Amino acid sequence: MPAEQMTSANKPLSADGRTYHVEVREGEVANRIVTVGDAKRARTLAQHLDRVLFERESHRGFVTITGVYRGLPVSIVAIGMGPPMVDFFVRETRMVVRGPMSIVRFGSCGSICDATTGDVIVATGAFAITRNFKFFSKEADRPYILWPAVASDPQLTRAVTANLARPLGAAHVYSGLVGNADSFYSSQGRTGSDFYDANGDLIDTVHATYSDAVALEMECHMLLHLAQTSTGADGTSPASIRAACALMVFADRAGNSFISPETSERMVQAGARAVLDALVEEMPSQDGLHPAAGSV
Ligand code: R1P
Ligand code: URA
Repeated sequence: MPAEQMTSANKPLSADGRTYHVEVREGEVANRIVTVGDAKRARTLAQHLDRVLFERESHRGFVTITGVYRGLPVSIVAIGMGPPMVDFFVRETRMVVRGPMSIVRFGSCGSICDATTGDVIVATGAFAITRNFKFFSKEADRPYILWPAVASDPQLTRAVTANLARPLGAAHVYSGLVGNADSFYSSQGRTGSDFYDANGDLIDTVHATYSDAVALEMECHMLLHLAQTSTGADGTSPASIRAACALMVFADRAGNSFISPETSERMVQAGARAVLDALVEEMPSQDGLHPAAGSV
């Protein structure tokens, strides 16, 4: 999409109304969204839709698939990795969807609790962990900053938990606070000698700060933060976005194991209907509040 076709520097849209990075326009994204990191996971989830109505891969790698699930419009959006990609995704879909939105992240994580590969962790909330650049310039004492936690939407979270417990068994569904790190490596406490990361005690610090911390990954906090700060139709409150996060355990940090491709594929298949069911059960109607969802 060449820059000369964009309409505004503040909110760039193409001549045909598509957002600059995600490349979606009104009517192409539903009010109910499952977001994942991996485009392959998005396509596996899409196999569970009754019908696919729209699919687009943007020049920045966002994949949006919109279809019908149990009679209601649902979108599945693959965003890649990290907080900036969440920011592009949430802000640009918000630009083109009218009315309230419900977003469930179906991601992966490293477990820092008893949950192991094959289990799922549902976030009660999430906090950010960022590298403290001042420390590495000798201007601060702490190498990492742990930010305050933001809560997940309680109803959507309950629905996600209950629906996941059916295929997986309740004993395989854990819950707690999730740390959203700005690196897979340094700020998740993965140690090594290629860089000076000062992170040998980071996971202990996470547990000391948040006794209910259960997982580390890279998107939940930004999603919950943007939901928390989303504004209603009048530009104020209440928030227009509700969000929840379910994370498949890919890395068991205590047991030092990583999931096999076969187990991860099985987990995506097992969880797909659960997250889609939670979304449609928690936003069941097209009662005029969601005109964009009705038009896809
Ligand atoms: C790292 O491998 C990626 O996997 C996790 C992390 O949050 C990070 O994005 O999420 P997804 O499986 O949703 O991509
Ligand atoms: N995703 C992460 O961000 N960390 C892990 O350890 C596994 C998946």
